[in-house]
Amino acid sequence: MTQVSTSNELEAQSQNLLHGPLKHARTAALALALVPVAAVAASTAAQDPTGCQASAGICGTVFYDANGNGIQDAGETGIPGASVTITYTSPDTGDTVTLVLPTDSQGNYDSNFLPSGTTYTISVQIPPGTTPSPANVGSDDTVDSDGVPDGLGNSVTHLVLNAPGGDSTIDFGFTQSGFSNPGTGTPGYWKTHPEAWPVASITVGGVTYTRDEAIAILGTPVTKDKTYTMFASLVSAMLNVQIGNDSTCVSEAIAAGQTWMATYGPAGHGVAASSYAWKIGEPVHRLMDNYNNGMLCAPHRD
Ligand SMILES: [Ca+2]
Ligand SMILES: [Ca+2]
Repeated sequence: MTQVSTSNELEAQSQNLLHGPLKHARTAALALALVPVAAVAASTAAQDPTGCQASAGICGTVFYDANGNGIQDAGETGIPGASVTITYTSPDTGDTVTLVLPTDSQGNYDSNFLPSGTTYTISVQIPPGTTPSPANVGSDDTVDSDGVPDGLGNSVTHLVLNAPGGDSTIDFGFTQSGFSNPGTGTPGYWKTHPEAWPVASITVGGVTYTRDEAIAILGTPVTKDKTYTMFASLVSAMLNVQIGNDSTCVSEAIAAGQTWMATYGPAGHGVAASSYAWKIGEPVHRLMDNYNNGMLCAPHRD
């Protein structure tokens, strides 16, 4: 994974979050929460071995990869209600276009018509309790998984649609997470449960705090200073990872949060909600907040 090291990279990453899948993270996570993986695995829905029929757009299948081999084998069912996002730059207007496509009862999605000659980014929010399958295994692209985790809660791939006629090979497999996932806690939990802290000190934006110093900052009454907001979501996300929760959906956000705190912190430095700093910081905070609330790749501790 890449460490975010400059303000420009931080801004680009933040913009991706703002305009990309995160925009829909909360509703999508709720939809997925209604489809437990165990239920998906036990589903008797018929598999469609040929996948979708692209109607001059992009289509594919999101599937539960029971044996984790990166291929949709016979008997491995689709995941309905997964949130597929396709983004591209319109060749006509130059605008960024974002399509959000929930998968159907068979786990299939279909964009319908899309212009050729442009690059598409296709991403799927990682369903809770799962991890993306290995990508591009074997030689049959109609059944292999294509996405790789981006550290921001998604499995992502890119495609250049060269010719009219579409592409039906972009699939996303997910397998059961190997993490123990003891459950995530919010800042409210971590500030009231010092005994649960797995570390004696924590470093935020290059500043090291003892547990009690960090808890004191978490307990600072809500102010207009957004450095406290970022501090709280970042510290909580780091602690949630430390105790054994899946970090694949939040690792890049944590790195971005650390860079933001090093740039605009420390806590108490004074960053207004209306500032440029918070414009690029808020999406990073929101992703970690969703993670801490158990809406991404690890469940909440309750
Ligand atoms: Ca498989
Ligand atoms: Ca494929």
